[in-house]
Amino acid sequence: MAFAIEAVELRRVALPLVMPFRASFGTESVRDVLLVRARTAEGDGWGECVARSEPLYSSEFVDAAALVVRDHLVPRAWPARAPEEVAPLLRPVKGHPMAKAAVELAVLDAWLRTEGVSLATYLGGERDRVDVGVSVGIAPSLDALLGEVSGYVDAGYRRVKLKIEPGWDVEPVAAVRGRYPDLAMQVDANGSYTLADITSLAALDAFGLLLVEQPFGDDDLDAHAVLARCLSTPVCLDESITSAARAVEAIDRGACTIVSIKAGRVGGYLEAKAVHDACIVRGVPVWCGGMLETGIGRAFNLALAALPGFTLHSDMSPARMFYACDLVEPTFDIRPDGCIAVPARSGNGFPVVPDRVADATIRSWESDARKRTS
Ligand code: NPG
Repeated sequence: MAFAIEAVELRRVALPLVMPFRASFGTESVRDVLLVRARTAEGDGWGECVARSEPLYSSEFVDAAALVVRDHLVPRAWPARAPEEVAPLLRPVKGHPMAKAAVELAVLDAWLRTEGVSLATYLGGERDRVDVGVSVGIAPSLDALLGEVSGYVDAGYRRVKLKIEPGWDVEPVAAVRGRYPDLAMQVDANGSYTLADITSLAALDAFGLLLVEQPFGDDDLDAHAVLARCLSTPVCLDESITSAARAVEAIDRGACTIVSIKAGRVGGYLEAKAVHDACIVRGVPVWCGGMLETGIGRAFNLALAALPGFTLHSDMSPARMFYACDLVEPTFDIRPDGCIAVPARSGNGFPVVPDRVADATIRSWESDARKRTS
């Protein structure tokens, strides 16, 4: 029987974080997650939307994502008979990459489960494990930061990323570097600097960082190119990279020499693979960014990071680091070699636990293909 979506369910789930996560754009204590479940005759597929409650990381936010998925994306996605058909069907809708990615993911997961294929195999993944790094939020004090970092190093992480912002940059980086002279380290500013801060950013060159991520605003490729010429530390872009075409433009304009890939930010896993492919031919290394996903989204990221161009550590801490109760079981952990195994099971590789999803659900909505009128 041909693959067909029979119904789509949307769930809004609230998951408290074990510890609040602070970045320059805000602090998150409860993850407000939108889940999309595509039902087919053969089984269900799940997608996680990485939009947040407020439009602070990017312009998307969960209320809007739920609405656009329900009223504009699901009605267009019904005819999809294979995952590659989803993005073209959704293309007439402008913007909303995170919402689109969640719909594509649900269809992709259902299709892969039907076909008995793992996401890593489908995408062309070549590794069976990925190097994992941890992202450390802006801490209340240097002591608190050092305590947190030492916990991560003891847990087996081989690379840390420190969140920075003006006023919390050189000092925390110097403190961690002083304690761990050989630890692989990078920093992420989430666009909180301007070219007027170039002196503090240049001071980071002294600490042997792997990269400085997104110091300036999303649209400011020129400022990143100026900084890249002044710094010996490589400049990496995250928020600025919204598609494969944009990645090519950023690289060609000298705005970055490393790219962080997030499927939600670029509208789906197939576009994420296109970003990867564009970077690989230009000799630009990539790594997989994280957005505090539950095990559902994390599993997809793991499969993506199995592609050959992902040569740097990815933000891939196990979801149990963020959530007391993850939505998948079994879930994954860090191995003694500091890596995480890429799932080999079909679909995203980790079974969703429906009871846990039900317990955390604050709102749900269902749409049935048979009742569709347009
Ligand atoms: O391991 O998922 C993780 C956290 C990685 O720092 C991380 N993510 O700016 O990349 C980021 C940041 C983020 C978190 C962005 C939450 C948006 C929301």
